[in-house]
Amino acid sequence: LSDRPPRLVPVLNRIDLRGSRRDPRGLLPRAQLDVSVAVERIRPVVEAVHEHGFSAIREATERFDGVRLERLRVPAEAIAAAAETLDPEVRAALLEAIKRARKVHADQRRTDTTTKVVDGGTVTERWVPVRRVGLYVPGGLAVYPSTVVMNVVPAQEAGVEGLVVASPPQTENGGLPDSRVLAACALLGVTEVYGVGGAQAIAMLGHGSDGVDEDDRCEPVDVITGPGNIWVTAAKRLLRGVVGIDAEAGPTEIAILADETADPRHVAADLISQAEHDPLAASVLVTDSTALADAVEAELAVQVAATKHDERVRTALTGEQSGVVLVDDLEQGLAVVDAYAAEHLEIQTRDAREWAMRVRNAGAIFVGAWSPVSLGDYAAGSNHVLPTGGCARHSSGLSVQSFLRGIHVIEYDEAALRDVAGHVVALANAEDLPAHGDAVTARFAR
Ligand code: HSO
Ligand code: ZN
Repeated sequence: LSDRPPRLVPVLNRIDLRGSRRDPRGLLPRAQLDVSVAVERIRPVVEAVHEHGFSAIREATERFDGVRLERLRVPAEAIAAAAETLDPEVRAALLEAIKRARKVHADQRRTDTTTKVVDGGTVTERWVPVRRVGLYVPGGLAVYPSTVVMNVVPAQEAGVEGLVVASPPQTENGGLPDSRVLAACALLGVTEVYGVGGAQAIAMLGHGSDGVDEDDRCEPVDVITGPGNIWVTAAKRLLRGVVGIDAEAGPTEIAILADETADPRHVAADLISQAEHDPLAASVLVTDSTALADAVEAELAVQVAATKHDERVRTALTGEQSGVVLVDDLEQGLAVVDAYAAEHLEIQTRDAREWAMRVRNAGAIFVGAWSPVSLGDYAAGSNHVLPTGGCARHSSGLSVQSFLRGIHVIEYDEAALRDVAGHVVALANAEDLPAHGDAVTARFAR
């Protein structure tokens, strides 16, 4: 904390829901991000890449990233060199982050199960990894070696054989992706890395592309995961169906459910930490304590003035997507955070764990005073690729499951089929699909 005088007091919007019995949905701060407009804007780029491959990727990269691509794929020597020159402290931190993430994600692996439905009749569920995946690691206002870890570890634990990373080329790194991103790839044993970003990267992964030579081509993938800006999100939406995609990830969000026992310094620091990502990031405090709300505001004034990316943070905190929501009690607070369905939810209350276990909608939940979101961003073992924009109502964060398909394997013997034949015929006739019934009875009419 600094003793510089605050330059501008960030005033969070206050939304007072005390005494209100209305459904909190619609009353909560949230920016409306129009991905469908972006989809129309990037459609020509995606189509051009589909049709012309490398030359279209090169053109888009020059236009959007200001980089002239020599080739798509990052040479193996550049990946090795990035690992060698990596700051030892960052290397140690990445290795620890990888170790913890591996522990958690290894426990997500599924074993095949065989259910004996009747004598002679079984259904086995096989969990089969997709063959090849494209993992997107954004550039933009920050660089994200941690996101390499969060994408690669679950894919590896799922048993995916073909792992491809794509990340935008950086002028500062000679037109290659950021060297810390490359180093993280090296530490994880990922060798197929493309220095391509934006919608053109998603199109390249989804449709495949030729390169400058045979070694430079990109074969299409089956699944694309990872966060990105609105253009990346739009391209993923456009390619869904051609490939599988994870939940859409918009600007990051933190909601904090807190009572008067919370430390305002921690609450303010955590709200600022996620606001640091993006001027569009959302920071929302839900509390039944006006004293806490006031104290957090006072803390924000001091802490924002002292933080490095103060301008970005101030824009995010004062934006319509951020605010303090006042509630009568934690019961109403719970309804509010459920309606909001935050990407990250912190519970800083008495009996925090019990409240956490009652939450229905959140990407990830951080319990108590010692589990800030930034722990989860890097080194808790949990995943940080999480659903935003309310998608936590229906989707989960990235996990081993994101890279697996459950395939039912059905195996009945003659007696077991004979036994159920009448029921199949009855349902087939009820649906006026008699040939379905015939396919069963034909086997017994010899
Ligand atoms: N909070 C971001 C992840 C991240 N934070 C990466 C720092 N680096 C979205 O969950
Ligand atoms: Zn973060």
